[in-house]
Amino acid sequence: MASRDQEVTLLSAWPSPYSMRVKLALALKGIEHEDLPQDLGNKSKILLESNPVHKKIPVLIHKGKPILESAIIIHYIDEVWPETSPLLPQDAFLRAQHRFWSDFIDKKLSDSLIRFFLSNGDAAVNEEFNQNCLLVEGALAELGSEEEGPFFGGASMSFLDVLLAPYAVWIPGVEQAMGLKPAKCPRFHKLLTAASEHPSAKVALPQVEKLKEYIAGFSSK
Ligand SMILES: N[C@@H](CCC(=O)N[C@@H](CS)C(=O)NCC(=O)O)C(=O)O
Repeated sequence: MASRDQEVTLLSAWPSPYSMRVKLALALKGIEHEDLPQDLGNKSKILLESNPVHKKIPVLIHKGKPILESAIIIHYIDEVWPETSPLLPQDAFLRAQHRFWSDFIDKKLSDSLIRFFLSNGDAAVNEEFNQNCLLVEGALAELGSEEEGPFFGGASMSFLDVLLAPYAVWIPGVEQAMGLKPAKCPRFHKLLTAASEHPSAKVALPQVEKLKEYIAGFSSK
């Protein structure tokens, strides 16, 4: 178990892909923490006080100080607990590449999947999401070595793999509940399968069936 792991609290919500990322990073590093699931329809005092700007989860509270935004939280976790499962590459150019694709994943990939979900299955948004998946497929071919393993980090999960892992349940969940037609991206698919089979995914990712029911319930409202 990693040291300096006292006083770590996570404000989360189980269906949130951003919470899943942080849970996965904590599990990969073996960081003990208290998970405080949040009701986003009735936001708690601790959530409003720790994230007064966006009022969103996830929030990581370490030694009383809140750290916000999932990608920033994962950077923080990697900096404070660098010994176990390092996530960001050492090389400055590769670190810059990871930051570039992190930005793409949040601004383009996540955004198009969320818009598909909110539009109740718009075909044009489906196509936009697929184009974004194909760009991730290209990045994997460029940055990841297929001989070493399925991840951007080769055999072990790196920062980008942690950011992408929630898609292992969200893509099939949206596919089954809302008819998303995903593009054929064999490398990306392999990455997601390996992420879902990783021992740390057991605590970080929900079952696809449970998420599918949640998405179906949401879309029928
Ligand atoms: N960019 C943020 C996104 C976090 C986010 O969108 N959280 C959602 C749950 S998935 C939330 O808290 N929504 C509550 C609200 O919008 O009021 C991150 O990466 O942490």
